[in-house]
Amino acid sequence: MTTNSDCLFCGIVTGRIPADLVARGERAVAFRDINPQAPTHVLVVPADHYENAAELAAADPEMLAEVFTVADDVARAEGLTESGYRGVLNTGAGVGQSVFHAHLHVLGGRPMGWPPG
Ligand code: DGP
Repeated sequence: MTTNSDCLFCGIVTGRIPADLVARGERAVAFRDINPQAPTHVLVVPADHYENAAELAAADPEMLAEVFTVADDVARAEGLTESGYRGVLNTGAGVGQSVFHAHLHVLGGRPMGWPPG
């Protein structure tokens, strides 16, 4: 496993930092966002440290696929099959990325507008 000792989400993946875990795949981990923006707001992260989804896709597409599989499993477990859910990948500080370990936001349980703010 590739971890970065300075990374918050690596700390959650390894259990060093506590989080409200909702699913653990072989190579992806899901936990509730500390500052939820919807009734369901879960972050799905790859077990290995990559700064963003594009880096992960280039290095390990299977791990990226597992992130999406776990996200869909979480959405079903949260009862979002009918209503749907939104997946968000912020890439870059300019659009709001604040943690530089790739993560997919899974949001659902309320109406959502488009375009996003
Ligand atoms: P982003 O802005 O796309 O980089 O999303 C980072 C998310 O991480 C943000 O929605 C808040 C969440 N977050 C930050 N610190 C923690 C933490 O310590 N625990 C958990 N569970 N979530 C955190």
